[in-house]
Amino acid sequence: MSGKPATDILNRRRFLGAAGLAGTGAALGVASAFAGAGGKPDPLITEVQDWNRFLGDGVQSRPYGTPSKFEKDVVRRDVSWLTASPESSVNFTPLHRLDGIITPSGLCFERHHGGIAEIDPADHRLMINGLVDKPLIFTMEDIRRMPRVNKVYFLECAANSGMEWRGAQLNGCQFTHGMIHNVMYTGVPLKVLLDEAGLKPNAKWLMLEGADAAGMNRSLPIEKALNDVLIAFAMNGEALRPEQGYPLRAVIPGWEGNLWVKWLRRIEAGDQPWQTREETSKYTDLLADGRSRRHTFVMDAKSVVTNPSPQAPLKYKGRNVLTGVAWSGRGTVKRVDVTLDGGRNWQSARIDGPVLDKSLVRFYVDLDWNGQEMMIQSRAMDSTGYVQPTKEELRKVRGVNSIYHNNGIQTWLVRADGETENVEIG
Ligand SMILES: Nc1nc2c(c(=O)[nH]1)N[C@H]1C(S)=C(S)[C@@H](COP(=O)(O)O)O[C@H]1N2
Ligand SMILES: [Mo]
Repeated sequence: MSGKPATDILNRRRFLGAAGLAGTGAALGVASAFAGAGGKPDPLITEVQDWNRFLGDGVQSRPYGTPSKFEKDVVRRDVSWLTASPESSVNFTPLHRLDGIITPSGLCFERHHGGIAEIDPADHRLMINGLVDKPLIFTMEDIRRMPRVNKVYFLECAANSGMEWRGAQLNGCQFTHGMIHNVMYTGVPLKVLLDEAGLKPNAKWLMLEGADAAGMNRSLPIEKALNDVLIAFAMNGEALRPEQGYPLRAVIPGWEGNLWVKWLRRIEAGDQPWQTREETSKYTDLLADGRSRRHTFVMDAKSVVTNPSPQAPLKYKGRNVLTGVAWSGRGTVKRVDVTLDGGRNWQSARIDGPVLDKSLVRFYVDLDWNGQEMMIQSRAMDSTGYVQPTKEELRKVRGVNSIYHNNGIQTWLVRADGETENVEIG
């Protein structure tokens, strides 16, 4: 890195003089903007700043770019008491600091059962065996020579919002809703690979297996596999990140995250579901009467207001932007309604940006806040007509013994000072 000239800091400042600027300011009708607090000229307007005066770092000082140092609090976070070890754990996407619909690769939440496998793509193989005419082994180069597609999909862990079943618990949408990400995948349709191997007529289920220390395996019905499942090697235009399964992962659009096997090394075709490790222990929804729901693959419509939220309180009265995200594993999001008074009055939010199948959408309400307490909720409706339920409606059907598939409506209480809390109504 090149050194900066050791000029005396006092000599760097050059007072421009507010008067000199007043003419142009008045012409633009923004003269009042030149006065800071107490009517004094704002030095950020009237004085030349270092970054405006000295050369910056040159090209190649950052061969792989990272965010500005001023964004260093925009990071994934975990909840230390949630799991016993970081290798079998989860962290959360900072939803309250994002906008648009694409999750930056470095901020996608992580869920591993045996840590991050570090695999040289030259050493990676994908095997297809079981009820097929021709068992096959693919190298990464083989896969990269097959017809590929680009699709934007959300991935939501079935345990997202799982800590909220019994009542409001975690103070921030990063923690209540951050087990979700939405990226553009590049990959080969699984159907293309299965056609090459030739499925036997009695092949009804697939077992997907990962190459990580957890040796994760999952059962997938053949109809879904032939419909829209991808074997992806890229996300957001570049290779998958190690955390997301580099060099190869399964993409199971709209279905719960645990089926999206990372570091994918084997697909076995069979005539029935496997007794996979996870299905016999976790990822089962326990009902109030002790029975359980076994395969609840689809992620139902859900939404959350990301700003304001406990980690992102309101700072100003008057003009504010309320924003959030919505998604549905059954199709597209048709509408998002927002209430500011705990459900008495609802208005349709403005959805802006692409509205894609099984992808997050971004919504906004341009808000004029007079400093009154607000009870903010959002409610998503999808292309099947399904409406996101309240938490009470969900509990009536499912009880409170569950961890998984909590898509209930979230409530944020905004106090008069703008501080915001996770609460429940009634
Ligand atoms: N091989 C393997 N695949 C896996 C897992 C794992 O631990 N090992 N975790 C699963 C779970 S439970 C989820 S929610 C998603 C998380 O994907 P992400 O880490 O890209 O967010 O990966 C799934 N695929
Ligand atoms: Mo998960």
